[in-house]
Amino acid sequence: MTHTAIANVNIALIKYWGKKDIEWNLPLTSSISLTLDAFYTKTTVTYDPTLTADILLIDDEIITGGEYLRVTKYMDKLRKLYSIPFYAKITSYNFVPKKAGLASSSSAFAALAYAATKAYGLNLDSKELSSLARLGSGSASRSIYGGLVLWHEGHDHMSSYAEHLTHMDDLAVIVCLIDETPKKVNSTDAMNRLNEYPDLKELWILSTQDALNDMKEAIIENDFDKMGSIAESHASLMHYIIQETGVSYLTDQSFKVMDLTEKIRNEGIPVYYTMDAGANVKILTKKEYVETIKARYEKLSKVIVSYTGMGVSSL
Ligand code: 2P0
Repeated sequence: MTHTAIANVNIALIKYWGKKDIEWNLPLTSSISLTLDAFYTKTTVTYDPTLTADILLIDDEIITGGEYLRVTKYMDKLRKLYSIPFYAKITSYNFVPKKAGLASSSSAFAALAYAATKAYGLNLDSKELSSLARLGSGSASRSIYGGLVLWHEGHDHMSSYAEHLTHMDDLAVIVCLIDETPKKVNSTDAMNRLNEYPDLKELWILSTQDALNDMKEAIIENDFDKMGSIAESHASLMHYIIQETGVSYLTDQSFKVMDLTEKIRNEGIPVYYTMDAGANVKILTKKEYVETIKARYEKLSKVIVSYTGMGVSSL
């Protein structure tokens, strides 16, 4: 009746931004991510027949309010899907700055989906587990797997799941931590604004489908420069779209890190940037270049280096 799981955060190379079904958390498009080894969530779920409600502790703090509601509503869906009759004590530790555009919800709901089903003795296959994690947070569907991962948009609960593409363990991501404070507009609210802008939404869907096909090709060809440049322009397009819907995540410091990346690239080193729903900038490169370039980023911000991570597992 108890189980502990660990799941890593992932960053999208082809972004998920916008939903076609809010209740079932179905995305507007498919997306592709890389699982990172440096940021993760460890979660223990213990079912207890004596409980009359779920109890949630994150980083040793009892959680109430909106964050608690999100988790307990998620647990209600999970209990309904798998006929689990008990409330649970959920204890979670985040080894990732919360709500700072590093998608801690990706590792959080991947770990929770895994721990909550294992604790009840269920052994879901990865595909079903991915769909289940998606109900908590879209990006969590991808954190079930390590390496490079494709989330198929699908058209209903069971057809919207992620799959592992390849591991590629020579990749590195230099995360420039520009702002670790919680963001002003959360990504769920920000992405749902896209539904009020049909032309932008159309542009985003079509461009993402093209970028996704190009990225799949680049991955098959093992062409890092092609992967990096597609990821970089797709992230820039997403931030343009976000800006047009009245939200702004990037700061002057983000732009400085992006400029430095272009400068280093012009010197012949393969580096590319990507940004999510926050000011932090992630630099995609290969392991062999990290030591040469890390100090240059450290002049601009706090830096954490991460490599290709594994999928969700038991502790
Ligand atoms: C991504 N992001 O693909 C994109 C790029 C942020 C920017 O997935 O509403 O927390 O919980 O499904 O997964 C962040 O959104 O959103 C995200 P919900 P989620 O990584």
